[in-house]
Amino acid sequence: MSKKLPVTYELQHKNGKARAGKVMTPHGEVETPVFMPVGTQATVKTMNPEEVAELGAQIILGNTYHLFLRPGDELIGKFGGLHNFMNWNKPILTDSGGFQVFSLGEIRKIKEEGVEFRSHIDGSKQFISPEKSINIQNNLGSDIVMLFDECPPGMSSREYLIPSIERTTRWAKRCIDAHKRPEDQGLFAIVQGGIYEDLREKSMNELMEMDEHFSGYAVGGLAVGEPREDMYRILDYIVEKLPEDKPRYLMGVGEPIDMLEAVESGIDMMDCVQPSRIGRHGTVFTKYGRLVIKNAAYAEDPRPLDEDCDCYVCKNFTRAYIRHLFKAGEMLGLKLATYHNLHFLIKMMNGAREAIKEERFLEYKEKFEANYTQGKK
Ligand code: PRF
Ligand code: ZN
Repeated sequence: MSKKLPVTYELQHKNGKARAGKVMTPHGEVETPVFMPVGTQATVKTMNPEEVAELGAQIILGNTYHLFLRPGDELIGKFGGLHNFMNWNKPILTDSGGFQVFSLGEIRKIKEEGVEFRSHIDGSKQFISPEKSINIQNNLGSDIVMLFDECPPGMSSREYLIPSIERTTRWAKRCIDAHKRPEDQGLFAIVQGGIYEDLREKSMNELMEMDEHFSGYAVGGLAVGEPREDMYRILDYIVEKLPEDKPRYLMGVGEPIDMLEAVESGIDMMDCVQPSRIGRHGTVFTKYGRLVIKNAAYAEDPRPLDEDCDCYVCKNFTRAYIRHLFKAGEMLGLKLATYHNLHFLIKMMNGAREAIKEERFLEYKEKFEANYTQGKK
């Protein structure tokens, strides 16, 4: 018999394929479906941890790649791990570095042993193997550790994908063997396979042979340049085939409508840098779609960013004021936009969770989409 896993899932309600449930971790519970803000460099940019909690975040992300390069995972280990280092005592998930190496590393070479790349900080030559990635994540002490995978571009051919999937499976075995803290850090496997149903199934089946070691499954390799319809088709096909008793995580998707589509397919967890990144550039989510706060139209607009929002920012500040902050290059603008955007997605997911429990998810999604695509500002 397999040992008890450190991260577990409880399914509470199903509405179609959409699921409401709870993920239990060593640092507390996470109600799903959930949006997870990204704190790449041991900080959710511009935000105090207290504010991240206050806006309703239940779990945040950290990145192996960045923290390995700076300040170093061993240093963070000396401070008692990432939770202590950054003063965030709720759950943390760390991505394995695979994806970041592919998107940030200037030059990279994939070998059986691992990936060679140049640091985006100082150009130095670096190497991350499956063992190294897990070792870094063991030092960081995250609640959820992602396997080291290869995330090929969205339009990769079958010929490219087949050996890549097989290597990711071999890497999965090596990650399991390298994992030193299976009692308090849960491993999540990552299903790859591009836009091909049969290759997604191949990847999933190979990983599921090691199912006893996994606390959850991620769907990787989506939102990486493939048409939206392909992403929806793959989600619709593969997610329901994943084990019902474990959480399912869609990596790197943060566009509101895509998130609700993913929930409809049975996804429980999502993350994306997008809401904070666009926020820092002055773009905010509203009930009726995105709004670019620097536009002259808002110079004397007394309304909040989103008239439907009850966040700290929308309760206290006008569009005119926030526009002024951006125009003047004031730091508070970056923070207020970030705060509101994160709150927007968290609230949207809270709404989705309630709707699933009350068996009206489809209605909820359709209403959200109708408003969001309407374009009224
Ligand atoms: N693999 C890993 N991290 C990721 C992805 C992936 O495929 C993606 C793809 N959307 C985002 N982040 N390890
Ligand atoms: Zn708001």
